[in-house]
Parts: sequence; C-alpha cells; structure tokens
Amino acid sequence: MSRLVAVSNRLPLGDNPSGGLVVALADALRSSGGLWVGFSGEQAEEPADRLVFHDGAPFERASFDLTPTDYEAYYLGYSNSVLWPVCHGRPDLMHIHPEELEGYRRVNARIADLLVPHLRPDDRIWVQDYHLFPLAAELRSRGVTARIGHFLHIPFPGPSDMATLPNPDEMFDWLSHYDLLGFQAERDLSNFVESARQLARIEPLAEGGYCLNGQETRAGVFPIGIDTAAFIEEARHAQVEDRMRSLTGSEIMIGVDRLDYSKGIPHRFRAFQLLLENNPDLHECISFLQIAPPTREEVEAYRDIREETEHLAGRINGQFATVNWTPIRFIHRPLPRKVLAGLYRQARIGLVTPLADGMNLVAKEFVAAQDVSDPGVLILSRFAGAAETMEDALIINPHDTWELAEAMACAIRMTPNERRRRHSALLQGVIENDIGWWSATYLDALN
Ligand code: GDG
Repeated sequence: MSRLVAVSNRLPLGDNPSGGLVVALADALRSSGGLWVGFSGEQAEEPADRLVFHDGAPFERASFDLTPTDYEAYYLGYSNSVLWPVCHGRPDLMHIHPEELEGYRRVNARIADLLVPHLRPDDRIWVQDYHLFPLAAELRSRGVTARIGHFLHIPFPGPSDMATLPNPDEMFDWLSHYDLLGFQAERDLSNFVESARQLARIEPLAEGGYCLNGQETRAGVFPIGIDTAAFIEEARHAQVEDRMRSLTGSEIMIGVDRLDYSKGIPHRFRAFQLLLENNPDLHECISFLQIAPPTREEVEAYRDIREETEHLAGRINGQFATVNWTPIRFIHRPLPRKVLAGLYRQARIGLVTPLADGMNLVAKEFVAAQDVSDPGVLILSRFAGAAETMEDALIINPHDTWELAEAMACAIRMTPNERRRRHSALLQGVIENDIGWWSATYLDALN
C-alpha cells in the first residue's frame, strides 16, 4: 500500500495526544506507514529551513516553527479572521488585510518547500482544513505528481458569502489542484458546486467528478465521526471511578464548546432565560452547565463573545438564582476528557446549538456517553453538519428563542420510552459511522 502523508495546521505533539482526528489518522498512518506534518505550536524569529522529526509515535511526525509575523498573518489573520468567519456565515466579522493574505500564501509555499524533499511519487497526501487550501497548487508547481486530497472540517460557503472574500477566483484555483475534495455534509458539497458555478468555471463529469477551471477533480461528502467505542468505555468508567454526584440535586443541561461566536452560546442562554421565565415550576429543578474553553483570544471577535457570554450568564443568574441554586454555571477553561465524558453521561439534556458548524463532534460524544437504559436528550441545531444524519435529535433553529426554549421543556418532560427510542437510533449511527469509517471511506475514494 502506498504511504500516507497527512498535513494539518497543528501537529499533535506531547506524549499522549488524544482526540478523534488524531486517533483516526494515527490508525491510518500506522497501517500503511506514514508521515504527519504540521506546525509545532512554537514561534521563532529564525525557524529552521527543514522539518524537525519527533520520536515516540508509531508513525513519523515532523514539525515546523513559524515566525511571529507569519503566525499572525497566516493563522490569526487570513485563516481565522477571513476564512473562518466567511465559512461560518459571518462576513461582517471579517477583517481583510492584503499583507495577511500574502502571509497565508507565503506559509503554504514554505510548507511545500519543507515537504517536497520528503515525498515519494506513490505517496497519498491528505491535507486537512482551511489553513492549507493552497498547498496542492504549491506542491504541483514544485513537480509533485502524487495523489493529493483535501478535507474541509468547516462549512463551505454559498455564493453570496464566497463573493465577500478578497480572492474568490484564487480560492477556486487552489481547490482545482486537488484530486479529491472532501466535505462534511451534502450542504457543503452543494454550496461548493453552486459557488463555483457562479464565481468560477465548473462542469460536472461522471461519478462525482468535476472539471473546475479546466482541471479535473472529484468531490464527495464524508461526515466525520468520533472514536465511538473508546468514548463509550470512557463514559462508563468515568461514572464508576469518579462517582460524580449530581451537581446540585437538579437535572443538568450541558453545553461543551470552544468559546466561538459560531457556536450559538448566547442564543442558548437567552432560550434558557425564556424557559425559566415561562416555567416557574422548573426553577431549582434544572441547571445549565456550560463548558467553554477559551480559543483564539488574540482575535477581537473572540474577546467580544467572551464578554457577551459572561455578561448574559451573570444577568440570568442575578434574575433567577436562589440560595440553593445557580441556574447557569459557566466554566471558561478546558476540563479533562474523562471528566467531560462523565458529565455528558450525567446530563439529562445535551445542547448543541451552533449557528453554523462543519459537523460538531460534541453531539456525537453526548450520544455515545449516555447510559442506554436511561439516556439523555440531544437538542441539535439544524445548522450543524451533524443534523443531516442525526434526525432523531430534537432539531431546532437556534435563532428562534421560542422554539429552543420549547425544545428544552419538551426534553425535560420526555418519557423514558421516547428518550430510549431516539437515543438508540442516534447511537446506531454514531457507532456505524465512527472515525475509523470516516478515514477509511475517504482514503478509499482517494485511492
Ligand atoms: C472543527 C469543526 C468539526 C471541547 N471542550 C473541551 C474539549 N472539547 C472537545 C470536544 C470535541 C472537540 O473539542 C470540539 O469539536 P467540535 O466538532 O464540536 O468543534 P470544533 O473544535 O469547532 O471542530 C467542527 C470538527 O472540526 C471535526 O471535523 O466537527 O464542525 O468546527 O471533541 O469534546 N475537550 C476537553 N476539554 C474541554 O473542555 N478535553
């Protein structure tokens, strides 16, 4: 089998890197031999002009450092202040700076320079996510003929958002150099085709093939999953080992998200407020636990969302708290994975209400963690990629505060039979389409 070379923005370092993507790629890399290349996380004024190899994994890992200027332009700038907001339907939060786009191109060209000496003609190269769109074009211009695939973890914008980018033409040109474009959901594939139809040149070919700006490529939907078996085990043991008591004697509604404006955290706080206003009988019966570790705090929009969220939680607690009960507990730091798994299992309701989301793995983790004989209820935004396959959740529009509050009330009052019926259908999907299935299906298509 040909060797797999994975390239992602961050290389997972540390002794015991966990997380679904790491596990899935590690499995795939192990089985065919492989190399994983990414940013070390370290900034240096004069980074080495070659990859640095790391021991300690059953496959090769190699990293590069970035200069502070490149980090700012490539990562905080074009990736997270242009592409991220545009792909999540928030072009109003975009900040266009030509020198940041220049930095994004420069870093991708540099990664290609670092990678080329280590490549073999029969490698399969798998590029992850929006930080690295130009990489295939850069590799091709250096004579690389190996197969190159891309997987986009976040939504692909429709034509009106796509047109707000400073460089839609260049985006399609970057994409046209891949052999396979992978998306999370049907929604993204159709946005890609429709955006390309309006803003570039695209012709459908047979079997998921397209001629994009004169280049042949293929595109498909590969919904990402979690390491379901491992997560089920983790949740079972978390409960046995930690004996975590119900936090307050009341039922728990849980949210777990990086504190990102795309996740709809203020929307769920407002719906919870409405629920409490309209249902005095629920006071002291339900508490909302929101875990929201900080992320990208150097970017202004992320400082704003933190302020808004803390302010709202404070106001709602001020309005409803009693000496025995705090309605919202807001934890603004990461918790260990094992603790999370136990909390999901204890919760009566899992709240996943993004305004836009590629997939959303928390929805799948919540389902995997439940006790099958007394499972909790998943409330899921129709704007998460996960909604396409998790139809047995309570699917809501997070912008509609009334509908969301109603879904919370319905989840609290749902009969055990209906909870079990919905959960068992959801769990089956999470087991069948797990992370191993995702990488195997994608790599099959790339072959
Ligand atoms: C991108 C796309 C797509 C969260 N807080 C803690 C913690 N987490 C873990 C969760 C989950 C992961 O982080 C978050 O994954 P999501 O899928 O929800 O969201 P993004 O980070 O935005 O991921 C997304 C994903 O890529 C994969 O393709 O699904 O749509 O945006 O695993 O559990 N983990 C720990 N402590 C925390 O406090 N340990």
